[in-house]
Amino acid sequence: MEREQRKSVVAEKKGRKIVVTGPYNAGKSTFVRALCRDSVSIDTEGTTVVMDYGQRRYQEMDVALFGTPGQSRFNYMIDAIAKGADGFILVVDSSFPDSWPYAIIILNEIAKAGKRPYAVAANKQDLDNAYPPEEVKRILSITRPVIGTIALTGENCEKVLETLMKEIA
Ligand SMILES: Nc1nc2c(ncn2[C@@H]2O[C@H](COP(=O)(O)OP(=O)(O)OP(=O)(O)O)[C@@H](O)[C@H]2O)c(=O)[nH]1
Ligand SMILES: [Mg+2]
Repeated sequence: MEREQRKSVVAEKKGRKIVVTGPYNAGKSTFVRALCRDSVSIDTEGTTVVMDYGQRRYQEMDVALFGTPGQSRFNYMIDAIAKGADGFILVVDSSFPDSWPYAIIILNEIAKAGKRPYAVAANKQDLDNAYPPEEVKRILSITRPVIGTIALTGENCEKVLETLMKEIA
């Protein structure tokens, strides 16, 4: 009995792992920085070569955010980073539809690895040529929430996290 109680306390304190992924240059690293005051990124000349890492509290929980590299030559990192994730944030550049087919490939990869919740950030909404989030959702046939964000200023990034955390619980 005592042991059971101890186990449940541990379970309550368990943190959550969220993976921020998406095509090259979508704004993943900026997104992790926007959500976590405490973050590091391993990059060269502005592109992520290993991963981003940030940690923070969300309500009573510790949350760790891992950003994947976007360039395909670092794809071998993605499976390792995604292992054990409780949920995903897919970041897409709303102003650059050429990158969207790759976003779908990433979603399919996530789905293959098991059913886990995700939310989509239709990023760079500040740019004149950005597609609105509803259009991104429709064109990519996404059934989950798609939220317009500006990672540069942090706009709506918290909302994306909140939406995902509600599903993870
Ligand atoms: N205008 C605008 N630019 C953004 C926004 N978010 C990110 N950027 C810019 O987009 C570029 C790429 O941002 P990163 O956060 O490095 O993107 P990434 O997805 O981590 O890139 P990789 O790691 O190379 O795949 C940078 O110049 C950012 O300043 C945004 O919301 N609006
Ligand atoms: Mg990056």
